[in-house]
Amino acid sequence: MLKNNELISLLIKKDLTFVTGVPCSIFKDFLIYINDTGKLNHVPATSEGEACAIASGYYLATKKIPMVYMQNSGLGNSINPLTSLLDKAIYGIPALLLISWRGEPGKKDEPQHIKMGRITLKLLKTLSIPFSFLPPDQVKAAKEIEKAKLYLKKNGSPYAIIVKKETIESCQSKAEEKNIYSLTREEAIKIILANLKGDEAIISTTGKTSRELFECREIKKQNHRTDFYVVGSMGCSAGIALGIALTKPRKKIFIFDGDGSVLMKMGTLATIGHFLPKNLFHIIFDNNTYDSTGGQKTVSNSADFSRIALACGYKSAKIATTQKELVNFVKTIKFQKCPSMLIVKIKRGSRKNLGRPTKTPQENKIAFMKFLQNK
Ligand SMILES: Cc1ncc(C[n+]2csc(CCOP(=O)(O)OP(=O)(O)O)c2C)c(N)n1
Repeated sequence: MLKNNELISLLIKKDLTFVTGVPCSIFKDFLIYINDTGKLNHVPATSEGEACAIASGYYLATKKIPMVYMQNSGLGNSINPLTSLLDKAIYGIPALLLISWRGEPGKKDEPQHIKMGRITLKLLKTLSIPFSFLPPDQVKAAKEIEKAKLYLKKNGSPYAIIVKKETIESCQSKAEEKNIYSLTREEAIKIILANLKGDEAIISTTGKTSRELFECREIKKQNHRTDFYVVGSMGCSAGIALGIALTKPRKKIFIFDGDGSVLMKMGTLATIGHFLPKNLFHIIFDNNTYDSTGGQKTVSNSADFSRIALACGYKSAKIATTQKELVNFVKTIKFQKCPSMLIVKIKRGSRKNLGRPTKTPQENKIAFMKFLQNK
């Protein structure tokens, strides 16, 4: 496997020193290394499309080639800037895309990765973005990076290096991470569930939030039909919830969101604030990280979600930092003016033995749609 220090040295040697993107667990160790050592200039982005834009700005200002890392699911978020900003047919911006390959055909992966895994290479071909694979061997990796750099310089448009699982060696963070808050996401979910009537619809975001909600139901032997577990489509749970809330005004609709997911599609807050559904409760579990992909920092510590929500039109927005504050909020939930936001400040991390939903997305959809038909 390729060692992190070797990979970073190869990149620096080729004057590739600026990197931006949204994480994938495949880049977990690479990101730990660059954040710990500060060897690359790193700007974490809120969406992959935004990362392409940041990279373009860097190129315009420095004439130097930027790198954009993303999960292949984020290629979807990048297609617009890739075709209308970076492509040679328009401005022509050379950027090295480091794309992790989830759902690689022939390898077992989660349902949300299957389709994109199958079409990733075809999509790159359609986009006229040449690609190669990052070899786990240092000498071969050096050759691929050299080849990529030559292409980027000669053609002035993007080139992709595909990174498969287990190409980069694992590494432990040396940085001391202080957890300011005491509640875990799973504890917060349990407290909320214990104080709901049980007939509310819950739309939960991708990653560990949906996995934990699913397991909380299993542990309590509760039915899953009230929950819609969004296992991909990062940032979309609030939009899904809005679509339901507007058409089912008599049902209480809850969003269990993550700070990274909200940041990825923050425009949805404005749409919710414009349409003002009176039955929508937006709960954000804010751990200031992309916990599900390895705990990389988000920028939520400098974004005041409660003020943003209120400025967008939400009728109430509160912050809970302790168990007591959370319990108080859920106990008084029927008095909250909606759309209402609650930001629950939680600590990073989750249980080691956390499972995954055992129901398929189709089974989940069918049961949930039936539930929505009931009054
Ligand atoms: C478009 C897209 N980019 C990246 C990912 C990889 N990914 C899955 S979960 C996740 C982190 C979500 O962070 P947050 O919403 O803060 O929730 P947390 O994991 O902290 O609970 C990421 C980056 C993805 N699924 N989709």
